[in-house]
Amino acid sequence: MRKKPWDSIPSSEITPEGVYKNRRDFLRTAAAIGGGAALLGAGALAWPRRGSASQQSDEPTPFEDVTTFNNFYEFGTGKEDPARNAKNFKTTPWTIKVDGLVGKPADYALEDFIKPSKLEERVYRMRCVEAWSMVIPWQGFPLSDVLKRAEPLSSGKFVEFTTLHDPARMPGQRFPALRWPYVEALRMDEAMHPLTILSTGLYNKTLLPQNGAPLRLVIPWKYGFKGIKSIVRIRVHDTMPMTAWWRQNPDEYGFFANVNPEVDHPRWSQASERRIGEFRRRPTLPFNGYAAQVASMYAGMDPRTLY
Ligand SMILES: Nc1nc2c(c(=O)[nH]1)N[C@H]1C(S)=C(S)[C@@H](COP(=O)(O)O)O[C@H]1N2
Ligand SMILES: [Mo]
Repeated sequence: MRKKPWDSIPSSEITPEGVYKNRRDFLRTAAAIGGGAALLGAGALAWPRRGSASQQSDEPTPFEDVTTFNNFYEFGTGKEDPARNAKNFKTTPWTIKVDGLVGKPADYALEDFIKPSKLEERVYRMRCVEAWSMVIPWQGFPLSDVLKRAEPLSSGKFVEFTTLHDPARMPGQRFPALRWPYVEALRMDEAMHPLTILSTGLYNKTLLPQNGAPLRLVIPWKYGFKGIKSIVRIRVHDTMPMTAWWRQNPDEYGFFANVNPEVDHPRWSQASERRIGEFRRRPTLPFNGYAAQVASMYAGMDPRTLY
């Protein structure tokens, strides 16, 4: 596993999963013995660094939370539905089509698409538009590797991603919660940015279906819905493609979806967030804390339009 300097957190700060588990067991025991008050007390003891906002750290969110609380509407609209309903989702065989305005379109078997030696670990803060956040140690590789291999034409300005459409395997697709298949897209410079990765695993384990197995997008400075799961197609376009949530509700969601604490969602504030596992809300940062790396891509654009 190669480590890159843009990892947001040095690996020395990653708490092994076992340590989390022990902390959580400790909390559960404390809660069982003493009820809610004891839970708060134990939390303060077990997580001394979480005492005040200025001391809040970016420790990875426990594996159990990362894999049991998320959105994946193909498996239901509740936050606990994906873990339950995706359990038996079969991801082999899996093919990925790379096409559109590229010199070398191709259909890849998953095994040919990913070179294990290219996998890196990236610990990223993730921010859902619903104002919860997590820190996740992803395994993946830069999306730019895939695009360079496909040789985009100079007319290619946008990259569109499509999720598998198979209502027999994805029961949520039997209901019109969204228009299926789920689609997402990035501008070419966003797609080529070194922070943008395709992920195949987290916490050093192959992705579980609920997190987007076998292949999903991870873009840490954008709201979570840009991180499309279970990708079967990557297509280069000359015009801006529609995206699932933008099409679903254009009054609430746009194309860019850059995290911006100053632009509220029409129905709630984006100024702060609840880090899963914490009690105190923390302030949300512009570009989710990655402004130094990505803000220059939007120079000259009104940041208020980039929600
Ligand atoms: N295909 C697909 N991808 C999706 C979604 C979805 O419903 N379908 N939900 C998105 C949303 S809103 C979020 S917050 C993330 C949550 O999943 P994660 O915690 O595994 O990143 O997945 C994103 N990717
Ligand atoms: Mo989300």
